[in-house]
Amino acid sequence: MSNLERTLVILKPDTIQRGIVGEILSRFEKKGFKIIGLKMMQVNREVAEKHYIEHKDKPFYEELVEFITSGPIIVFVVEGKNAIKNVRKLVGATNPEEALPGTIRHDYGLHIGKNIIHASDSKESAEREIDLFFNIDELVEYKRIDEQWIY
Ligand code: D4T
Repeated sequence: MSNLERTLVILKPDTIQRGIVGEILSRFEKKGFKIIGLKMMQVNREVAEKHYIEHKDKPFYEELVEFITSGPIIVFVVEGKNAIKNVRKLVGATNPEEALPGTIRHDYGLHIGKNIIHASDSKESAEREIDLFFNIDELVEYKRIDEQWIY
């Protein structure tokens, strides 16, 4: 299959606190994406700052770092056809108020500062972010039995 990509997704602390982790993971599974690595963790400030480096000078930076370090998160790696772009579509616009119905941010969120989920926005960020959150031996290669019905 061509255009097979990997991307990093984070379910932010609000998702865990609101008990909607299962529902959101389910959307990825149903769409046909393959989850090839997944774990719960609590990130420290150092990791959060690395993750949000591009926003260092933004007015919302401090809030962003505080939020992502405020409780456990779920990080996972998704593999699939054009996964970077297609996962961003599933996730929806940054601001849940602007995200389209059917997207995760629209369907579960109301406020930009608590927008449920993160997904890498380019090949470069996907590689950097997967590397930041996962060791190579934490990613698993396997075949899903429905692959021939998805592709
Ligand atoms: P992430 O990085 O979380 O997937 O979000 P996006 O890629 O969709 O959007 P982003 O990088 O522009 O923003 C990162 C993060 O900052 C929060 N945010 C953003 C905020 O609290 N206030 C703001 O004005 C903006 C633009 C939400 C997501």
